[in-house]
Amino acid sequence: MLLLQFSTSHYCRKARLALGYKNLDYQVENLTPGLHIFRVKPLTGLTTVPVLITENEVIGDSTNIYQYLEKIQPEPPLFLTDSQLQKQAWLLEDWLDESIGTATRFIYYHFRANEGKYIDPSLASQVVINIVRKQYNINFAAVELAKNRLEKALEILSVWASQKYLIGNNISVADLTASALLSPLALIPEYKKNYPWLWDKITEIHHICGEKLPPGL
Ligand SMILES: N[C@@H](CCC(=O)N[C@@H](CS)C(=O)NCC(=O)O)C(=O)O
Repeated sequence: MLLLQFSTSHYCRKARLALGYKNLDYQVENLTPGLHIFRVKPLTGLTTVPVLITENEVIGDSTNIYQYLEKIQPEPPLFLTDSQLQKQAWLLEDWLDESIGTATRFIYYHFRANEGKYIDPSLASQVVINIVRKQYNINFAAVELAKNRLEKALEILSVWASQKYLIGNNISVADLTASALLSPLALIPEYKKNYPWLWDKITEIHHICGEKLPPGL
């Protein structure tokens, strides 16, 4: 299997966590943002990574990749056996994907272009960061909205601090998705300091999945 990815993308991390959790062998092909479209769009009709290429199929979108992996490699399970709980896990996964992953992207790139510029002040890095900011319309007002959304989200997700898994008694798509999509915040001192439980959980899930820890952890 081949995973088309951006090496720093949190949605690609989400796919790698599931591949690792399922103990599957795979290779990665790192694409260049912008040029990636020429490789990805003819394959999936989408412009986004991750994309998983197998012998017989091409799967675009991290949620589809989760469904595909569970089908071809049911053990260890990523889906909960109780169908009501699995529905809740999908609900969380979708909310994290569509709302929270976007909020972390806004906050992360804003940070990297301002207070966090010291992490990589090189021209090459700042050019990429600014292209991403333009592409997604990341401006001060939008970042403030994202911060508020994230604060509420972290309040909701704080149940995780006192229970092993987000939903039920087993690892699920919700745990892996939260771990990947919140991971960019580990580089931002304010989040690093205020949410120690989150970093413990993200570290634990990365160990379970055999995935390298994100920058900042
Ligand atoms: N819902 C998609 C989101 C993936 C996504 O937003 N990927 C970003 C990288 S983090 C991307 O490919 N952006 C490039 C573009 O939109 O052209 C998924 O879960 O796979």
